[in-house]
Order: sequence, then C-alpha cells, then structure tokens
Amino acid sequence: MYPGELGDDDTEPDDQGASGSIATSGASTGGAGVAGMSMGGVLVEPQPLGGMAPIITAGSPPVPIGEPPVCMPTTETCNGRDDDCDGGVDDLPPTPCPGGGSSFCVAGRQSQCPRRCDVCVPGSVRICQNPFCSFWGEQECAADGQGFGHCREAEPPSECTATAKKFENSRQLEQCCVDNGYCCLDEFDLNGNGNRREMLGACGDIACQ
Ligand SMILES: [Ca+2]
Ligand SMILES: [Ca+2]
Ligand SMILES: [Ca+2]
Repeated sequence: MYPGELGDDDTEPDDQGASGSIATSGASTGGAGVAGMSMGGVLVEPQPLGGMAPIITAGSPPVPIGEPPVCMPTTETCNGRDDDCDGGVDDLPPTPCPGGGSSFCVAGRQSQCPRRCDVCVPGSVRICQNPFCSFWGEQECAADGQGFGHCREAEPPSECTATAKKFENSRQLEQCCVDNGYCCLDEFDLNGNGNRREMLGACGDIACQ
C-alpha cells in the first residue's frame, strides 16, 4: 500500500518526509519556536519595550522644556525688560505730568515729573533792586517754584551803570532794567497797579506760563 511501500521505502523518508513536512512545519514551528524564543525574549524585552514606550511618551516632556525661552507677552512697564515681546525694551510713550511736561522711562526707571511752577520757574533769575552799593541785585527762583530767594547784590549791566550811580535805588533804575530787556521786580510800581511784588519786563522764561 502506499503507506506500506512508501512505508517500506519511505518509512524513514516518510518519517523524514513526514518529519520533513513536520520538519518544514517544524521549521516554521521552529520558527515559531524561534518566535517563541523571541516571544520568550519578548516576554523579557517587551517590558523594557513597554518601558521604552512610556519613556517615549515621557519624551513629550520636551514641551515644558521648550516653554521657558518663549517670551510671554505682558503689559510693557518701565522695568528694563521687553515685557510685550515686541523687541523693544521699555518702549513706552512719555507720561504726561499733572503740572505740565512729561515723565520718561530711562534705564528701567520712570523719571520724575518737572518741578512745579507755582510762582516762578525753578532756577530762573529776575532783577531786584537793593539799597546797597550797586543798587542792582538778582533773585533766584527756589527749586520748588514757590518763590524767589533773597535779593543778592550784583553789578548792574553797562546800560544801567550810570543810572544806578545817578539815581541809586529808584524808579529810574527799575525803568532802565525794564527798558534793557530784563525781568524786573516792580518795586516802584511802574505800571501803577498798586502791585509792587509783580515782575515787569522780559519775564517769559521766569514767570509761570
Ligand atoms: Ca517692548
Ligand atoms: Ca519693560
Ligand atoms: Ca505793579
């Protein structure tokens, strides 16, 4: 019979063939076995691989790592930094001051507003007259703009030297002061308004506007 003949001749071949086929399948089985080995390896490796996956998932943390360098726009303020991320540090417009003028952001600090001018421009000088030797004096407006300091003696300008010498402390000398382009204390009330504390003459840079 086939099995007999084949069995006789091919008993071993059959077995071999069978085993061959089996061997083939066995090879595949072997492959499976290898796969099984790999499976076995996988059983060992998958965990690391499984560990790798989370690590890869955990590899997403670069997102928070990338955040710090990114400029987060906020309102620009005077602090030496580019708060609104437009490339300009403290790029702020001048801030209007209550008493006029403006305040500026300089080196991360806001400058003070100009000093107030209540009576006169701080630091400005007007001419006053005095009973001393020269009969001519200067008064400087105080730093707070609240008024003038003492009338300190000074030499009269050449235009008024003769007048000072001739009329001394007089309305003529005050008139000479006004006529020659100075800002002069109206001690002699040249404008006849009864106010001897006002200023006459070129007082544009001295009187508060
Ligand atoms: Ca800016
Ligand atoms: Ca800033
Ligand atoms: Ca007057």
